[in-house]
Amino acid sequence: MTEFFPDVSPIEYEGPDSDNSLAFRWYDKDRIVLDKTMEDHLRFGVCYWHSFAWNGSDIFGAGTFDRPWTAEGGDPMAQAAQKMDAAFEFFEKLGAPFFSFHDRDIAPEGATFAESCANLDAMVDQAEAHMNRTGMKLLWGTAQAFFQPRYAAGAATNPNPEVFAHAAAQVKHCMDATQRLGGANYVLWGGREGYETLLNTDMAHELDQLGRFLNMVVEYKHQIGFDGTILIEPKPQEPTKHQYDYDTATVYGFLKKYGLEDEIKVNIEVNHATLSGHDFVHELATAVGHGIFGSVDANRGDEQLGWDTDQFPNSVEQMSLAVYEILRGGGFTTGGFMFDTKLRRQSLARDDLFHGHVGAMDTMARSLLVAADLIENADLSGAVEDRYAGWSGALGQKIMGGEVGLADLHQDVLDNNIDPAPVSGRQEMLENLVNRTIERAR
Ligand code: XUL
Ligand code: CO
Repeated sequence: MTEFFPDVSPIEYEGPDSDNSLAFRWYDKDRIVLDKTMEDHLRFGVCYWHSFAWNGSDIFGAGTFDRPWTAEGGDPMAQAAQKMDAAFEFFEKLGAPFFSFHDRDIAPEGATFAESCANLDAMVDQAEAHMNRTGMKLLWGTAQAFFQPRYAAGAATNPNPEVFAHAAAQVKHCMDATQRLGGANYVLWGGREGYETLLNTDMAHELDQLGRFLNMVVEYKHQIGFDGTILIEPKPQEPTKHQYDYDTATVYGFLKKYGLEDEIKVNIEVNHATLSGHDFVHELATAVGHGIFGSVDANRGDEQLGWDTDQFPNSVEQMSLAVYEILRGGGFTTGGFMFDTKLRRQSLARDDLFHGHVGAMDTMARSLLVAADLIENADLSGAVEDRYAGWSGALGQKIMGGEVGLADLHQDVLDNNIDPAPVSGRQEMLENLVNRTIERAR
């Protein structure tokens, strides 16, 4: 097999003093942090689509990257095999333990649905062989039910039930492929599950369709004994004007309505959180609070651009508090940090893909060190516990236990002249404490 990245050797950990830009300075996979290795905490994954299926084209310009398997006129299955060889060479040299794919990233769509299924099955055979050879694992699989023109008006939320049926068939086949490859999760991102205008949309009907679709996914998961987690990836808009999986709180309300809150969790993407008007940490806290935190698509946006730039994460300041939130919620179980990231179109050297991922993995690893330090030494959690201590007292227990109502409290305040003095929230002090923890992380 000829190498696609002949100039890059496997990435090694060299420590914070290294000047080698293709070495890890913080990601030391076997280092123990809070009783677990960094590798087990972070569960890094590489995405197939931006990294290998995309050639750098955008709506204003042609592909810029050196991705020979995307050349027009080639044999699609031979190109898929060539792409997979390069992808696994990359995964292995980078040293992230997981990858994720859409069905159409790894296998081309055929002339008929049967041909598409056969193409996917053949490529899953090849992926299985690569995984056995390299020890790579699958974080999640997903069906690409948004690219093909048949899905222009949505997949599960399409006005035409035949499109719904097609999407159901595609998802079933992709769930089978994910199970065969031992996937830890199965993801549904509703690429076009939303609307462009209410003038032609029956929103209530579309939501019922989506509820039915997701119930079918869960029923099928149990039917085949898939032991991974089903995840929904919220995003507020793009490509549609409004997407139904707007943010984590919206998804939770939807799951409750359709009886799915114990079956489906969320895959939170950093920049989708920003686009929804929240920030990443808010989305994590919402998911943890509702018991539906699953996995993360790690990336970043651009503060001045209102679209999904999918850049590599590079801010320890931003990510430390996110990892802190995840650790406080118990950490990942089946999920992980999957880099849903793409190079800039001008980053056209083959090794740029390594630079992007090495920097991102180091950012997350150093953020883990900060988060662990916040938990172990900085006693940030005390700031929350002390603030809410009253709720363990008699009054707090009576209120939350449902023993008293408005009239009882009215009497209580009158009888006991309850007149609490405000206390400081200490925000600046706590923020300084976080900054000091970031400064000392080693
Ligand atoms: C789109 C997005 C997708 C999903 C998988 O914004 O994030 O790549 O992660 O379909
Ligand atoms: Co994503």
